[in-house]
Amino acid sequence: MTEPSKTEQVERIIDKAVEFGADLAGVAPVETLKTSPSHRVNPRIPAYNGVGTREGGKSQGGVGAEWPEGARSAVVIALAHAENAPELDWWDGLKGTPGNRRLMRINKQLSDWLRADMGMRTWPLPYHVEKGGIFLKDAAAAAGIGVVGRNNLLVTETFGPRVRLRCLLVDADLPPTEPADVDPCDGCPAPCRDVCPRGAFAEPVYTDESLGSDLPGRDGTYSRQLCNQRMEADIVGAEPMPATKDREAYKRIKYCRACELACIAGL
Ligand code: B12
Ligand code: SF4
Ligand code: SF4
Repeated sequence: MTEPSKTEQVERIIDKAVEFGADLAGVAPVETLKTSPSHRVNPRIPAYNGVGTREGGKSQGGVGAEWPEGARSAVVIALAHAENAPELDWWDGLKGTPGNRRLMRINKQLSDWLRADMGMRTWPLPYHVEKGGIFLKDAAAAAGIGVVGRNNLLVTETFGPRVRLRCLLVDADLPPTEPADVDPCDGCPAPCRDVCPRGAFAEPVYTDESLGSDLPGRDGTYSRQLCNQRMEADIVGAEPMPATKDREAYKRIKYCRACELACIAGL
């Protein structure tokens, strides 16, 4: 039997990811990710220790990924988080959210299959950058899954920004999936920006003199500090859930998604 070509391998990987439950998948070279916008910018913007970070990681406040030696390509998966399935995004104290757990399961299945059937070495990555994870929006954009929009989120053609991401690395040099050549933000009146309850898109926070062209929110207007204030308030306002026969009482956090749900792409 002839060996599958590299392009056929990529097609198989994407088909498998979808079979395991991903809604979108793509492949990007590790070398491209090492110099992606977030990797270039992160060391140059004020340190951030708010929601979404972990203390005691390998490189708190800096570029998180210590790239495993031998890792050559990233396989990125996306799971749709539709507005009418909000529970996928609720933090319930059991390893993140139900959506995150589904992504972890798909990533694990994909990793097992890549090892067993494709003979590849794999590194399923954690979520947190400080724990060795990578910047997932950049990885997804490089893998052609979408583009980073004016709401500072990865915006896909099919689901808009209403997706969550995960990634694993493999030791094979694979051809990248084609970057998206449509820009959903082109000509859009940007309703995503007006809805922010904290005004995180109200004014420029970064300039291209300080960061070059890699500006958060495309023109430097996304403030993660203001956004984080809302996330902290969401934690304070978490919903107390009563104990059941299977679980002790816990608090359910519903983090803000206003800039995501207001996006008109993919509707
Ligand atoms: C820490 C974190 C947060 C923090 C800090 C956010 C921040 N942007 O720094 C807080 C808590 C505030 C936060 C908020 C949210 N987050 Co968050 N967050 C993360 C986390 C763990 C790391 C992100 C990070 O540190 N980025 C570092 C900085 C440097 O990058 P950045 O500000 O995101 O912006 C860069 C990109 O836009 C990048 N970029 C990429 N490609 C391109 C292309 C061009 C041309 C340019 C110019 C720039 C560019 O350049 C920018 C730097 O200039 C990721 C998971 C991960 N491992 O990646 C999830 C993640 C980014 N968050 C996610 C989500 C959904 C949210 C929220 C909607 C909250 C929620 N309900 O989950 C909000 C949205 C805020 C917003 N509009 O951006 C999703 C995004 C999914 C998507 N469709 O894009 C991720 C990927 C997690 C996941 N589960 O999939 N988050
Ligand atoms: S609402 Fe419009 S400008 Fe905002 S991210 Fe979506 S497509 Fe882009
Ligand atoms: S997640 Fe909420 S607080 Fe953060 S930027 Fe979007 S709309 Fe604003």
